[in-house]
Amino acid sequence: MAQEKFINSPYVTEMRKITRGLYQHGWDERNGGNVSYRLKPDEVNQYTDTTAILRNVPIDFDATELAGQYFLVTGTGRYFKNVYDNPEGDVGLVQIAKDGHSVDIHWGYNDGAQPTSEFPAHLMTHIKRLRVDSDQRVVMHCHPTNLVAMSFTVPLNEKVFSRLLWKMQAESIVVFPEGLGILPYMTPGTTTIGEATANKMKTFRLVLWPQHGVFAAGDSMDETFGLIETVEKAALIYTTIQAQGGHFLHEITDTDLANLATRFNLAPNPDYMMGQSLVTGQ
Ligand code: 2HA
Ligand code: ZN
Repeated sequence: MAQEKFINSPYVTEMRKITRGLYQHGWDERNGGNVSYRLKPDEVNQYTDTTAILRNVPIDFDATELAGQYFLVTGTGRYFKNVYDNPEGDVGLVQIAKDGHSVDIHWGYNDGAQPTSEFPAHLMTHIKRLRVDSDQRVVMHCHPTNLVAMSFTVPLNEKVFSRLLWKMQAESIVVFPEGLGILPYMTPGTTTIGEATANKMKTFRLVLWPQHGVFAAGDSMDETFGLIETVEKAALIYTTIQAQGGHFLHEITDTDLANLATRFNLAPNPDYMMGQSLVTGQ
């Protein structure tokens, strides 16, 4: 098939729209946030000549398990505000090199950019999620305001936090039945936080970085963005309840959660299905 320009591919279009959406929600101020999108060889080859390598850049951890895989990745230090108009500068198409310690840049980063500072966390997450879900394609990091705010006021306990989010709207347990994974506060941009995030990604698709943001993984851009939208909506409802005095007269009960699980054929984390009531505190 005749090659078209990669910039006109649906994958770049999706990346432009998603980064714009993240910016417009106020979840990616300045250079906050990063997205990686695994592309299949036939998708890439349709639009660009992958024998051409623009540059090779080292990565400081072992990504051998992903050798040969292609990722469309936002650049380090780049502003999501600008990606829509400048995808060829702010986004790059990279392929993990055979030795797993560098990436070949095939397209983009045309003013010298490099993959996101959180690339270790992204690639380690892709590795872990691919082991449980061969359709895994997208990792997204951003700073959703209300969820980050909750990480200052709610105990950083996965059961407590997940149940609270589930009880803020019927949709929560349907969209993230496994709940929310939580790390301790850690320094971003390190392989240490990457390893910790990826470990949580064995069981969760949403991992909270307290006092910072969230990591989400999924099979598509829409699904992954939808996960973040849903958890952040639950956090917004919680914030609004606090603004109304924070006293619960009504709630989604544990029985209601069980009925949602039955109705939508969910396999929620069984440990989170019973616990304290928001109304009685019992
Ligand atoms: O890419 O959000 O965590 C900037 C960040 C780092
Ligand atoms: Zn961040």
